[in-house]
Amino acid sequence: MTKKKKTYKSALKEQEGITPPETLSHNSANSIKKKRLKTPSARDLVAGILDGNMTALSRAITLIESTNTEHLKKANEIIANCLPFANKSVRIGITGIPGVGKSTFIEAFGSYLTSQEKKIAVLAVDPSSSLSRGSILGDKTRMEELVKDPNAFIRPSPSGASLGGVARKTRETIILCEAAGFNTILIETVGVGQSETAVHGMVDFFLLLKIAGAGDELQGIKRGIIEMADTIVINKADGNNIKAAKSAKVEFNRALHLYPPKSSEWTPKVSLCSALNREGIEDVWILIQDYLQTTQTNGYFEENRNNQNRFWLLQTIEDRLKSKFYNSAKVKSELQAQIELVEAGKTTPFAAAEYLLSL
Ligand SMILES: Nc1nc2c(ncn2[C@@H]2O[C@H](COP(=O)(O)OP(=O)(O)OP(=O)(O)O)[C@@H](O)[C@H]2O)c(=O)[nH]1
Ligand SMILES: [Mg+2]
Repeated sequence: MTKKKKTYKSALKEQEGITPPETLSHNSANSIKKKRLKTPSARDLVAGILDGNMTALSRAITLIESTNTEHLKKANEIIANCLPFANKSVRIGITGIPGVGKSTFIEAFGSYLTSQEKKIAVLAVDPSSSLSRGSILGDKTRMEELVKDPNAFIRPSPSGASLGGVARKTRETIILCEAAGFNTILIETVGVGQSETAVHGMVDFFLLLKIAGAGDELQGIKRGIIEMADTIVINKADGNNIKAAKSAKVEFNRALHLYPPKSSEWTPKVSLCSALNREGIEDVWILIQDYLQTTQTNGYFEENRNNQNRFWLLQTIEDRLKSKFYNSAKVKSELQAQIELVEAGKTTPFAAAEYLLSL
């Protein structure tokens, strides 16, 4: 037993219990700094994400985007723990050629959604963005309101050499955003190349933005994209453009009838909007709700998500096998020689492939 310490009468002793203000204490300022610098564990990040903490969400997405094996391991742990809390959302893909008004539309549509008590996450799939760090970041000025909106989370496209890599990262990011409480996910992609197909494969609803007056070739629109669209929204239906937009609507409606019925049993609709003037925005949301009603009732919504998951599972296996093969030291040292043998007609492509696969 310690003796009674009643000698604490001295003024000096009494002060020991008083914490000096942080600004004055070098030590406590340092310890705060250390705490901030400490990398949070996967468990900390999951807890933060489920709590709706934006910093935790951003840090976890950075891990997904990393190429470091340790980071990816941690990212996988986070994703696995967030997965049970994801899924309660609607995922909307938005595509259209450069300049059609995607960013302006997302600003208007996103602001409308947050005014309707939705929490939205805006992501992008833009494989060409490794240099520019994504179109969304580039024109954040077009999303001025959304950037400041506490109910909106905006993340530019992950950079990556391949579309497959970018698509995988975005898919995983969707899961984290949903676990963080974002119930409406908007995924933007430029309608050139194959990125719109990848986005179509990760969303519930696919929106094609168009402008009147430009032919399909001019708009870089392939038949496939129209076929994927659940709605075509003709943007810039304002000023002198209204008349042209209205006749484009008639034209597209007619064209859409030439396509076979979709397995969703949903008939794609054409609507007009002016993202700039924020007209026709609510109509798009009403249409999407209509779609959700139809597809949730007939079971397509669920079936589509299951199909997408199956596809991504197989895709991931394929990607992993490929990278394991090409990264193997033996293959690396023999591949070029086998190519040369094939070119010289000394072996067949099949024999060379068999040999390399057996290494
Ligand atoms: N008149 C009119 N102009 C619009 C409308 N929506 C967008 N614009 C203008 O069109 C231009 C391109 O708009 P963005 O929103 O940057 O287009 P984007 O599709 O995001 O373009 P990229 O990011 O380059 O693919 C801008 O100058 C916008 O102000 C609209 O509804 N009406
Ligand atoms: Mg844009």
